[in-house]
Amino acid sequence: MSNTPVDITRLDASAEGFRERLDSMLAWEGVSDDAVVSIVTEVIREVRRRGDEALVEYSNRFDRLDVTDMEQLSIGADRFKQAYEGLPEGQREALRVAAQRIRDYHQRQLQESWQYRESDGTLLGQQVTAMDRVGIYVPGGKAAYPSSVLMNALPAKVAGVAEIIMVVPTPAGEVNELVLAAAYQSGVDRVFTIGGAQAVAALAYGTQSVPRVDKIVGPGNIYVATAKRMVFGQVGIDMIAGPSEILVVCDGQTNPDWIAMDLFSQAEHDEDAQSILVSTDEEFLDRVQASIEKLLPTMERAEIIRTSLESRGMLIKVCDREQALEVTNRIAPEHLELSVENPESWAREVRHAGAIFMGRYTAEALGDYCAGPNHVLPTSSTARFSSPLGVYDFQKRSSLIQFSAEGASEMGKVASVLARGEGLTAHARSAEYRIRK
Ligand code: HSO
Ligand code: ZN
Repeated sequence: MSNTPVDITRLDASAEGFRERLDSMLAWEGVSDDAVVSIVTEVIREVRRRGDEALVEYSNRFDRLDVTDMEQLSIGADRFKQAYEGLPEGQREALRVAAQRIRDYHQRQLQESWQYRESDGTLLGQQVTAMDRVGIYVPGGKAAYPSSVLMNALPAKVAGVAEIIMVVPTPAGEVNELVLAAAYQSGVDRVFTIGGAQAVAALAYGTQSVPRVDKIVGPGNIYVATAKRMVFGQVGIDMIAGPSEILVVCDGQTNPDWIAMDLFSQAEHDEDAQSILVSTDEEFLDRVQASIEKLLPTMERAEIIRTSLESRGMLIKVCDREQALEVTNRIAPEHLELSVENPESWAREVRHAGAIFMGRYTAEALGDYCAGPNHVLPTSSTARFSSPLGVYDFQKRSSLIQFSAEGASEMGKVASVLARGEGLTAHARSAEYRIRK
């Protein structure tokens, strides 16, 4: 491991050309190339055409397995119960506490049906229902997170989804026990050990063994993301997640070691992850830089952290609070830590962020596991228009309309005029039949 200084980009928000520098550092092209698209197109076509047979073939090829039928690629509920019971007591208890807090938080997101009656007796409303069956994609490689199983499955469970199907690839046949235990803890119904585009296709179209779902959620590699984009429309999808990011805004009064470690906690996810620190205090940026140098050699994932910090990390000097907030809203980060005095007043001025962690004690890591809110958040500035994964992603709404005789007569006149204006005579006459003479 190298001990050379960590070369993180330093920017001054008041300097000329800052906006352009910032934008180019933030830019992330999540597009897949033609080669990926053509492989995924073929995989989807084959799974649609040949079902289980294609799934078995692709799993053998891509996950280096040697199976002959789907029986060997499915795990029954008793097996994940066994995984849960086989965990050390400490891990089982931590999963239980985290799951309970996530459940309690998400319970509050449940949307209720509503309706109202107009004076002539006409009734209007909105009826909220849960999806019947959803699929959760759990990555099998270096990013196999049991916490993500909880974060994807529990909102579906709280929404009232009747059946949750999980897919998780097992390269070379290894199943992650904690992932299975988390599936048990969050009420997943069935697990298939399949992954990649073939798993997405199976969930979207169904095969002899894998039931077709209504929505597919969960992160995955470029093949999974491309497949999700392609089956969208046939099924719902959650979002296409980019690399994870954190923005820490600090007034210079927090222990610089804490801040350095918070930046590391995001950087250790992946070389493409992005960690940014914003402060009005230039000297504080130096102190955090010194903490980074001091702490990095102690980290297990030091190389990943270094690559992430050197390629996408930033230490940004701002002149005041207003500029700090302007930069924050421009970045629209997935995670925002407000390590300042009176963080609530700052938070009120934040317009775009996936999750806002307020105050010096609120490490993002707590939110990743057990605070309660979801850790599946909008990345790559998409917090401008999207929200954390939640119960609402598994609920849908039907409009309710019931006219009284009087209401139908009154609105029949309005509809008739508009229908005739559109040249749609059947519409007009259908409405006119109900107008009282
Ligand atoms: N920070 C990640 C979630 C995670 N962290 C899972 C640890 N395990 C994306 O929000
Ligand atoms: Zn994390």
